[in-house]
Amino acid sequence: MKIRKLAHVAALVLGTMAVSAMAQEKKGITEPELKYQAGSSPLVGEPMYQATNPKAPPMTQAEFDAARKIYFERCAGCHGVLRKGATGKPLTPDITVSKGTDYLKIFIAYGSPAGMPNWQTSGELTEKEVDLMARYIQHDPPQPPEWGMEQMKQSWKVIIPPAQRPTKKMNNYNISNIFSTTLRDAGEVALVDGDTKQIINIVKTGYAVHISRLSASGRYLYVIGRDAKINMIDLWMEKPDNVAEIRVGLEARSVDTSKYKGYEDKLAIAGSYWPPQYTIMKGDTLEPLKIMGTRGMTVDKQEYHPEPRVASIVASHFKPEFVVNVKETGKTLLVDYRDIDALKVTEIGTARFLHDGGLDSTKRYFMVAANQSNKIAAVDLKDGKLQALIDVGKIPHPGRGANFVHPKFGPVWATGHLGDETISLIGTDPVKHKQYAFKEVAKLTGPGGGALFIKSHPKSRHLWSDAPLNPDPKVSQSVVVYDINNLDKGYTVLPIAEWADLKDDGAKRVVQPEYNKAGDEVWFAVWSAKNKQSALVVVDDKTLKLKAVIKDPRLITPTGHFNVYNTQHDVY
Ligand code: DHE
Repeated sequence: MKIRKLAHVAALVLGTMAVSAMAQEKKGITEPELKYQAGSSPLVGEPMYQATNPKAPPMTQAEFDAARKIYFERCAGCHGVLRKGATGKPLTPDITVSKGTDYLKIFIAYGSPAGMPNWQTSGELTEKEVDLMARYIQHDPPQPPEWGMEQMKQSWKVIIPPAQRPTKKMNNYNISNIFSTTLRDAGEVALVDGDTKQIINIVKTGYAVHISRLSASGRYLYVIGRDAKINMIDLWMEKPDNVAEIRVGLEARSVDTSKYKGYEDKLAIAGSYWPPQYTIMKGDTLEPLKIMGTRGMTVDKQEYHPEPRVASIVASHFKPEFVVNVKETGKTLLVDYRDIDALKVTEIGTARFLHDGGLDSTKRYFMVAANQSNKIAAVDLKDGKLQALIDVGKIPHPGRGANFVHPKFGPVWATGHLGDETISLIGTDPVKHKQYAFKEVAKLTGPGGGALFIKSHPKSRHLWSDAPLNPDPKVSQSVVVYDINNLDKGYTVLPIAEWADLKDDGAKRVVQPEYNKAGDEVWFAVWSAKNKQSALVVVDDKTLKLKAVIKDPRLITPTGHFNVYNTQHDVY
């Protein structure tokens, strides 16, 4: 069908039932959020079982393969691996076959007011590819393979066994001030000496590394790739490097380690997007001990969901527990790790679409964003219960959030938003500031949506917020900083990308404020494409002046960076 004819049908169809039905079903997706969600899935290269649906229009094997590739590169982030719906609508044959190919082509080509991008008219997909996708989604979703103990054990390597590792620190680095910087498209992390600003080592890791976390002692650094590969780095080595690795699934985002007294460095945990599960491992070797599936019922409608992905994980300081957040079902699990063979899991219903979060300043409350629900769930890790569900702005995205003492409201935890320009402050002190506790007590105004990370430090009176996904390069290439004592004064803009003085015209998105150990410097990544120059920029927290720019051809696509001390002790 030609585009003009499509447009005519589009007007007819969208004008009648579709708009209202879809608008009811889904809230709009902002451009920044779309950019954020629509990343390529590592599952694209996995062999999958593909059934054909006789009621769906025919496709050749080559067409299936091409469509599947497009689906996992462009669509799976929003619609889910099994197309059961995540941020985007479900696209299973029981829904799609009755709509028919022409109707589906219109949606894919033109998008929808509810947030589906206009794949054809934007030039992202050709007319032929749109036709392919319209037919593909009427067939049964292909099922990627499971990943159990056998596969994990096959992927598990102890590169240097514990007995052969150093018995004391063998280098002169101030390891508590090392930064682990994600080099996203290189599949590496850069270990940067926070004192000298020199690169200590570039360590090979999984595909598109996501986060770094520290063992309780601060000796071991754990890094997880989107391909669910964990690398464990020993910071005591003369030149810190990998000592163990494992793949805990086919796609993942989160890793952490046991931090409760008596369990320091004993266990590690990782959550997977696919298969939907979490895995508990030995802390010093990554030997997999226990795999727990997360498939189950959603918190609200109590319907079965076949792929509830594991989002953020944090280790409790109050109990021997891991806090595991299951995205699509909206459940926060408190996993008591004292006896792995008789695992006790407390399941707390929070809200759907759990994503990222962090602890309050006392570490008693875990504050987690239910991003598409526009809520923050506060979970009490001492009493093991939901403390409150707090309505905030559109698509909260805190990273781990920021804690500071507000002149009026006392201790607060803050989150920025992907979908609007606000920063929400939530009171976290139920003892001395009871009237403000677990309520949104104030909204600051930032420069625009597309914010991902926010940060402060107990020794600082500043609050920093980035906006790397804002469509305006002026905003995405700078950060804003608030004076905590004068929040009403608004923010100061710092042109971080300009300060980096890069030689070419990359995207230069400024990502993730991260303090050094002393709390007097703030580090940023200036993130450009793989073939463009990127940098790290260090700002003096007191004067707000440029302190250092770290440029090196090995710093390819730096995104997140994690200071050892602050990550180890959950200081943010
Ligand atoms: Fe992240 C944290 C998932 C895209 C940089 N990201 C997280 C966490 C989850 C998550 C579940 C919390 C982990 C935890 O605390 O245990 N991120 C996802 C996605 O599903 C998503 C939307 C799409 C994707 O394909 O991965 C996504 N994330 C991105 C990016 O595009 C970012 C900006 C750049 C990059 O490196 O890929 C990015 N995510 C980060 C960072 C953190 C993070 C830096 C850690 C924040 C912190 O302060 O701990």
